[in-house]
Amino acid sequence: MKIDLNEAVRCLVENDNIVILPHDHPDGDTLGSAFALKRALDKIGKKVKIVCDDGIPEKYSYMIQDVKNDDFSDEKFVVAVDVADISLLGEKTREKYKNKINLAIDHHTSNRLECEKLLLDENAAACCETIYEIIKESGIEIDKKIADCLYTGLSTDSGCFRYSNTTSRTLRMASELVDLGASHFDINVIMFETKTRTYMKLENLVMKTMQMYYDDRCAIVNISQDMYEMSGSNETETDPIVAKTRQIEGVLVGAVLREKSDGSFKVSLRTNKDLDASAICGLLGGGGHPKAAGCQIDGPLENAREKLLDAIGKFLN
Ligand SMILES: [Mn+2]
Repeated sequence: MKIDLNEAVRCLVENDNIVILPHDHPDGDTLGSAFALKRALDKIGKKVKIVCDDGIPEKYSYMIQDVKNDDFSDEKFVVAVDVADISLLGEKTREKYKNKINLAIDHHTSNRLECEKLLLDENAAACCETIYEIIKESGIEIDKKIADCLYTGLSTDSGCFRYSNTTSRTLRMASELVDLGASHFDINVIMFETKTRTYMKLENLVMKTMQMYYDDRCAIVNISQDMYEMSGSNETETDPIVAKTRQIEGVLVGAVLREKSDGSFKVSLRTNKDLDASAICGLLGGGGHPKAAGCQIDGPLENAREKLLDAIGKFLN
């Protein structure tokens, strides 16, 4: 059932022993949402824990400083943040919480998570926009740490306010968060300037695999398990690579095929102009946003690439 902001605030304030679920392979928005919400609920004396199969990448460590996951077994209320589909939760979390999600807060057009209540704002550039509104509406004070978490979600999901999902509201919220103490400069350096050495090695390997299709309107690269080994990198560092494919002049759709340890491929897709990334991935059982989406395809690589190109071709021709 779709609910509005006030109802979501009421649910959160009235419940206790709250579990927050970010998606697996966590990014700045899902973690910013989870930790901002946890920090806010902590302030009004709630017991709150965040549950995620995957570890939290080092670069987000400022968000978790001084936060302690509460320890309780009688879980009363489960909230998913930025999770569009049950498959985006890690396996352990998925098994434990499927059919038990009370509230989902999200901004994906393609949201199909089974939940009791859904607060969906498809116009929000980041789930953190909605979390910001929730905290504000609840009257809980937004301190510097909360502002840092929310700013992280806003900036990362909007590509540092460059993507077309950025609205005047996104910019207004970012400016309010800076007024509330968010370290926008430090966060931007960490998220958009700094690259690890392992990432640079991986990027070099991946860019050599680039192939162009459909009269150079489509660019595809792939990442193999071997490349992680050779570079010392891992899946958590792959996000900036997909953005690169879309930056090439004339490219309308860019994609990365990431090999999983089971030999299947996780696809991340980015589009330019009016091409609908979510619709393309929808043909392959995935989804996402109009300009950024993903799906999963069986291996081997040739199979995955062929299926992906087929789906893309339906939109390009
Ligand atoms: Mn998001």
